[in-house]
Amino acid sequence: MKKLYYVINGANLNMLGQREPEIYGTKDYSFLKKTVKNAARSLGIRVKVYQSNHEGDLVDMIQRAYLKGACGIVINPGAYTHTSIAILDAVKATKLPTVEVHISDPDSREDFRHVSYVRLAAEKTVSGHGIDGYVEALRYLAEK
Ligand code: CA2
Repeated sequence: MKKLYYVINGANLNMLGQREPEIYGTKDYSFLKKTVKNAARSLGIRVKVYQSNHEGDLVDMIQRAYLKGACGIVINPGAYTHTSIAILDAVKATKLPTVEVHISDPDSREDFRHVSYVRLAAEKTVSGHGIDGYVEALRYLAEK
C-alpha cells in the first residue's frame, strides 16, 4: 500500500492566480492541486489535498490525517500561520512529520508575517519557492 500524505491549505489560497500575481504568481488553485497530484504520482505516494478558509476545518483535517494513518503533513495555513495556536496544537498533537510551506517569503514581507506558530511544530519550512515549494516539501517527507 502506498504511503498517504495530507496537503492542507488555509485561508484565501483558493484565490490563487486571481489577485496579487506579483506576490503569489499567476497559477490558480486547481494548478496547485494538479502539480501536487502529479508529484505524488512520481514519488509513488498518495495525497489528500484540502483547502478551507475556516480555522476549525483545518484543525479537523489535521486530526483526520492522524486518524487515517497519514505518514506526514504539508501545510500552508495562509494567514492562520501568523495567528493560530489551534493549528499549532493540532499539528503537535498528531506528532506527524510536518513541513510548513509558503508560496511567498513571509519573512521578507510585513512584520506581522514574520511570526509563524505552526513553524514551532514543523520539521522544515519551505518559503518563497512558489507552488514548487509543495513538491519540495512532499519529496522531503516521502524520502524520509
Ligand atoms: O505565502 C504564502 O503562502 C502565505 O501563506 C499566503 C497567505 C498569507 O497570508 C501568508 O502571509 C503567506 C495568503 C494566501 C493567499 O492569499 C491570496 C489572496 C488573494 C489572491 C491570491 C492569494
